Formats: sequence, C-alpha cells, structure tokens
Amino acid sequence: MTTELATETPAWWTRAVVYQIYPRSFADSNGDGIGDLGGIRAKLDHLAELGVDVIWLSPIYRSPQADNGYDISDYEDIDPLFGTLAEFDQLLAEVHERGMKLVMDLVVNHTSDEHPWFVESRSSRDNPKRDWYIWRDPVDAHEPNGWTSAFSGPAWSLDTTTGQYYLHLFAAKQPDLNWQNPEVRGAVFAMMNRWLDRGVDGFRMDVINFIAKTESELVGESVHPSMGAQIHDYLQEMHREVFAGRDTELITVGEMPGVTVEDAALFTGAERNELDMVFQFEHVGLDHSDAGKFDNLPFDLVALKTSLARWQTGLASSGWNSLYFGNHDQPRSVSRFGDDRRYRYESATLLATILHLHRGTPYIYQGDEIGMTNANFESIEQYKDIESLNHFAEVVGAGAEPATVLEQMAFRSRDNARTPVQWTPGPHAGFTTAEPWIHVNSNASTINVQTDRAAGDRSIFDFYRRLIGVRHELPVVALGEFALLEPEHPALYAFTRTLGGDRLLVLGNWSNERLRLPEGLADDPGTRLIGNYPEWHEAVLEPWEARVYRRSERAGAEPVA
Ligand code: TEU
Ligand code: CA
Repeated sequence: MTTELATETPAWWTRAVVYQIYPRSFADSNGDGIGDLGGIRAKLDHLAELGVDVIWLSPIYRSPQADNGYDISDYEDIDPLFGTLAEFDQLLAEVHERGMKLVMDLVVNHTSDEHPWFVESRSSRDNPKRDWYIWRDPVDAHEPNGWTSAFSGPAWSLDTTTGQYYLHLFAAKQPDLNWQNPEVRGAVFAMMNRWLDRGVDGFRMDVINFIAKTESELVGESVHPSMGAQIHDYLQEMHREVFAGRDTELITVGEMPGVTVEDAALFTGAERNELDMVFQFEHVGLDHSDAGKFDNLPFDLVALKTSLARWQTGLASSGWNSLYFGNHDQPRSVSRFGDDRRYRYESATLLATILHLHRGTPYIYQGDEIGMTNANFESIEQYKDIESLNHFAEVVGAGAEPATVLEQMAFRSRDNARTPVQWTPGPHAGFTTAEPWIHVNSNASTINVQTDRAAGDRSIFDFYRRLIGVRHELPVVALGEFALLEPEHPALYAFTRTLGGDRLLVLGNWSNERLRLPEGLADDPGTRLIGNYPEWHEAVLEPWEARVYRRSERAGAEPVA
C-alpha cells in the first residue's frame, strides 16, 4: 500500500465494528448444552440488526478442548462439537449474504499435544518433525529455564520417551511450535491460505508476539520470555506468503500480551506489511497487582485515561488501534468498570460510548450488547476454565484460604465472560434445551436479549446499534484526531475528536455521583449527537451519563440519534 492510498482511502476497517463470538457459549442448536455453528447461524439476524461489520469466531477447529479450543489438533477441520466443514461453508455464505465478514482465530504459537505434528515430534529424537517444537535437555536434572506457564506450574514438561523437556507457555497440552524452523512457517502459511481460499475474511492471531523466542533465553537464567527480534521478519514473511495481493479486503489483528505502544507502531505501520492492528493489554492490566492477575487492585480512572490516551497519541500518525474493554479472557466490563446493579443500563452504555468514540476499531464481546454481568459463581465446582482451576489448586495447595481465592476469582476469572449468552427469560436463558456446559448466570430472567430489546429507550442493544450507526455515518468518528481533556479529573472522561471543521465532544461521568462540568469545558458544544439520558442539563452529568456533542462547520450537521 502506498502512502497516498493510505491517506486518501482509509482502510474499510477504520469504519468497522467487530463482534466476538465465543462459540461454545453463544447458542446451542442440537440440544447437547454446548453452543455450535447451527446456533450462530440461527442468530445472524441479531448481529445484522446490531449493525456489526465483522464477526470473529473464537476457535472452532478440532480440539481436545483442554483450553476450549485454543489447543488445536487439526487446523483443517471443524470440531464435531461445533459442526462440520459443510456447515461452516453455509455459515460463511450466510454471513456474506448479510454484508458481514467472518474472521477466524489463528492459534499458531502452539498446537494441541494431540496434533499429529506433536505426536510425531515426541516419538523420537530423530523424527523429521522433532524440530517442529521446542525440545531441550534437562539442566542439572531440572527445567532448561525458569519460565512458568500462564496456567500455573513450569512452562516445560519432561517427556520420558526421549528424556527431553518441551516448552509450553500455556498448558502442558499446548506445546509451543518452533517458528525458527522454516518448515513450520511454511505449513502454517499454507493452512492460512487454504482458509482464505475458502472465503474467510482474515484472522485474529492468538498470542502472536510469542512466536519468536529469544534463543539465548531458552536455556538460562531468564524468568520471563521476551519478544524475540525475529517477530517482525516472521510477520512480514506471513504477509508476503499469505496476504499479499488480497489484503485490502481482509482484516488482521494480532493479540499481543505485553506489547508496548512503540512496538505496536511497528506492527501496524501502513508501509511495513505486518498487521492491521494489535490487541494490547496495558489498560486491562491496570487493576492487577504485581502478585498476579488474581490479586485485584481498585479501579483508577485517571490511570485508564492516561493509558488509553498514550495509545491514541502513539498511533495517531502511523498505525491503528483496536479498542476493547472485554473478551473471553476478561471479566465482564460492566461489572469491572461500571455499576452492574443500580446503574447497569447507564454504565454499560457509558462504557460503550467511551470505547466506540475513541480512534480505532471497536470490538464488542458477545453479551456486552445487553449488559451481561460477571457470573456470580460461589463454589469451585461451578468453574470450568483451566486457568482458574489450576490457579485455585495451586494457591489453595500452598495454604491460601479457599473463600478468599473464590472471592478473587468471582471478580477476575475468565469464566465470568464464558457463561451462556442470555437470549430469553425462559429455561437456560434460551441458550439450550439441555443442561448447559457451564451455569447460566442467575440474573438471566431479568438480563436477556428479549427483555433488553423490549426496553424502549433503555435498551442497551439499541444504544449500541446507534453508536455503530454513528461510526458508519461520520468520518470524524472513524478518523478524527483525539485529544484528552481534564486528564486528572477522577470521575470525568472527556475528549474531543476533530476532522476538518467537524468536532465531537465526548463527556462521560464515570461515577455514581452527579457531576458538575468544569467551567468552560462545554461552552458552545454544538448539538447532542447521542446520549444515555432522555433529558439533560448542559452544565451537569447525572450518574454514568454519557453525552456526545457535535459541532460542524459544514451544512447538514443534523443529529443522527
Ligand atoms: O490469551 C493469551 C493471554 O495471554 C491471556 O489473556 C490469557 O487468557 C490468560 O488470561 C493469561 O493470564 C490467548 C487466548 O485469548 C486465551 O483464551 C488462551 O487461553 C491463550 O491465548 C492460549 O491460547
Ligand atoms: Ca450443540
């Protein structure tokens, strides 16, 4: 892509909104209690009415499901839990018929230990696939280094057949592929090409910054892996081998825990041919303590604004942001950042407004469009997630009080985002006719799609629909320059977006108290474009009130919502 093209015709995904589906929790069509492709097909009109442009599916490939599909044993097939390839083709056609795109999850930092590649690799030291994974000799009868798995315990497991350790940054059932081996890269690129040939519209790439390991760290003192220098080469090679010539219609987003804004500018710079955008983790790590993600710190709005504003500025002239407050690994955003009881409608819609009015491509996680909340699980038996279960076993085994650990998990566990989507007030929330694989949230009789969509001017779904419409309609929402206002204010989230003569003023009261606007902040703001209170007072924001004003020098600047 040339510079002129990049500035004259902004990529389509600058105006797009992505919706993430976690298939096993979305909708069940065959009564086995697990969401599937049939369930997704049955709900496509829900997504079309919402107005999203792209659907990202968390993994649906064949998998032993040790990490709910992020452990793949066959990249070329659909897991029978979810359906068949023929059904996938049908789904893809139906998504395209509705003018939407479909993005697959690409999990190639690791495979399942049941993938034939690994089965071969572990069979002997001289197997041709031995070097497809990362094998090292014991050091002093121990692991080659001190890396730990994201799911507790060491990141190395000893394979007794050959007496060597293999690396797994996640579970022992998720061995890391060796990207230094050109055969591995070639096999992955060929597989990606086959999915694109089948018609998929891009990839969300799981922990893609982890594929390049620093060789000197693999055996040595190091405690945490750092991003290997070859990462940019690998992504550029991927672009050449997979995307070149067809990238303008596609979307690529790399999930990158620990990525800095400086790295992200390189990964997403238009002329570098790496990725369209990355998922960064800074803002979702602000409430983790140094002791780890289950040690919850109080939420700090000033820190959040500062962080997000740095990313806005850092990627303003080159690169692009992805925007998210929740996904299948994070707690529910309205429970984490808002007030999921007294002000659930107001805080859910405020969070949506703030997120969608930033510059970048917004991602909606399933259920957020109706303000779904954390799971409210009280016993360990209710949890299914490997990270949560391993964490509980590890710290309780080391003497922690189970009640305290459960309290932390009720706030932080990934299962908070993985309870079934609540479609109706009926049995099992309309998700399934059978016993669901994980408990439905006990609030499903009041929080569900059917009830929300009948709620008139208090429908969260309808608010999201209008927000998406505004992005589609106004170039200033997609492209306008971002400027943070009142950075030190503890409750007010305020910023402007400016494009030529068009200016948006975004105001949000991130608190349960009424807030008087600072003097001069909203002088001559223009007309209200969208807001979550039916009536408003210019100088005041009600609890969790969000308001967007538009002032345009051009003719026809009518409010659209
Ligand atoms: O997650 C990567 C990741 O680093 C974390 O978000 C992870 O979920 C965990 O919370 C670490 O504490 C990706 C996927 O999104 C996640 O679902 C997978 O479990 C993981 O990779 C392994 O494939
Ligand atoms: Ca099913």
